[in-house]
Amino acid sequence: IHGSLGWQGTSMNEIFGGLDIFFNEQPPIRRSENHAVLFELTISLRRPPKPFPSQLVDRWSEHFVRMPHSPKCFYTTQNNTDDREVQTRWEVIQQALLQNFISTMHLEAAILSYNNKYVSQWNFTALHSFFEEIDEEETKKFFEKLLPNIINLALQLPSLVTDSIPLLKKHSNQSISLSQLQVASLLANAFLCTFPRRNAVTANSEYASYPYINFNGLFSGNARYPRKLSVKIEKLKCIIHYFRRVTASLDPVGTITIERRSVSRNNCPKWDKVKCPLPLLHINSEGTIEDQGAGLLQVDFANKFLGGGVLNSGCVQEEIRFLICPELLVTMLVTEVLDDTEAVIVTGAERYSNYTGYSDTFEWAGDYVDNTPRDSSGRRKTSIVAIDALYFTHEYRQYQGRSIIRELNKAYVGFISSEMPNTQPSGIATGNWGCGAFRGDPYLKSLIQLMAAAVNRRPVVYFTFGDKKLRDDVAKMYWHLIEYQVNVGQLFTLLQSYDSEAKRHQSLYDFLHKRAQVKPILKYFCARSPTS
Ligand code: AR6
Repeated sequence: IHGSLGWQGTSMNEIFGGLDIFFNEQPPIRRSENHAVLFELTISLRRPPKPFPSQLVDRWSEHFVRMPHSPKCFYTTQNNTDDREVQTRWEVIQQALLQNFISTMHLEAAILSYNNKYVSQWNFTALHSFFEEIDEEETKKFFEKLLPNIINLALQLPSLVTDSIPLLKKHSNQSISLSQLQVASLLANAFLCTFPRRNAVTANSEYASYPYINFNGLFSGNARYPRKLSVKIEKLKCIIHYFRRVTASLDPVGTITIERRSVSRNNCPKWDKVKCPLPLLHINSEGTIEDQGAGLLQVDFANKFLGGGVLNSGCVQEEIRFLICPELLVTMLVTEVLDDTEAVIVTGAERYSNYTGYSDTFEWAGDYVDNTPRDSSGRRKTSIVAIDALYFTHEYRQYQGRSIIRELNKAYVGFISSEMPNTQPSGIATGNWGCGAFRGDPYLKSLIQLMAAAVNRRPVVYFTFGDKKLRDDVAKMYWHLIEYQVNVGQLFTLLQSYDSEAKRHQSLYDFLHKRAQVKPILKYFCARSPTS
């Protein structure tokens, strides 16, 4: 027990197999039927990889992202004499954006000129407030330099992203690799709200089952809610900082891969039959997934619509991660809502910002230089897995068999290793998944995640986010289960028997402490390897 150091369980050194830190690798990027690679696979890391193919291909269909520059995307404008004129959307966008902007009112008018339908619905209060807060010098720099650079990056889209981008649809196993520069161009378009068909809010609209991608929600606000407005201003600082970085003299040279993983329910473990022991656990009341998770698979406490409220008011774990690593936002362009046994893994996203606070107190805290090494395909060796927990309106529901199996399967799918075959997969950096906005019980969720990691032979590094009691209680429970050699299947059966009757009389951990004593064995003084 190393409570005085903030952690309990196994040391990080042991988690990394005796090393200070170790970065596992994903297999190199290869183009295939289910992996779209939008750049040439000659990675130099001196300049961004060249777009692939060399000639623009446009597929205007329900299987691909509908691009704003598609020649099949038309837009009807009204000229001064009230005549209707049909142009391509891209012509309208170019006309609107190729000018010298001097104020955000001016920018608002340009954005609305190609989003005419939303003139009366969108407001740009947060964007205007942002410039009221920053000083004159910064404002000048934005309009004279940064905004023209963002516009330039956006308008280069047809020459930077030359292939169609497949949508990562429900129940498919598919990956997309993009260069960081391509991601930046797509996000510059999102910032300028150019993506067609992505604004409707009705249930039967084409993209109803996709997250938002145009940034208009982030620009909107209500002066009557100053706290919410100031969080949006801090979010804008993160985004603007990202654009400052990616439009600086050196283009970003790396790449990222987004993988959608879907496993049928039948192929998930039969949890009562799983014989493997619990994995190694390092549990810490200090630190965060993003700060201490280097070399580990880092969990995003996601919404089934990836990104959650990042482009609106939400500002908890997932949103903050997307703000400090804005390349993650591109997942929102392509990923259909996640089903129960699906997850998304992003490899290579870079961190650009520091932050302080959380939720209402969140603030941008300046530049972050990400020194994570890159793999041979140009990706930062950072993998983040998005798994969405269930939202519990009624607390008791989470202890029901159906909910436990759902959460076990979700974590299991997310924790499957996509690292190099025949290597010991890296550990999982996680914490109170589903236990904040989604109101779950961390005492239960920590065990669920341990079980899902066990099946995938991965150690767990658990951050309790300042909660020392939780750290101590989970560690005590863990050692108890280890001492009595309770395996995953047995723990599952015990959890299933924690019914409403049992719940009335005792807490989950009291129940487990009593019930998990069936097979006393010699005390374990040291942690076992997860495979032993
Ligand atoms: N590292 C470790 N632990 C953290 C961190 C961090 N960086 N940040 C927060 N925690 P929450 P959920 C702890 O509420 O309940 C979003 O809108 C902290 O104890 O973000 O799964 C998504 O888009 C916190 O209370 O996750 C979804 O819509 C707990 O993790 C929804 O929230 C849970 O964080 C998901 O809600």
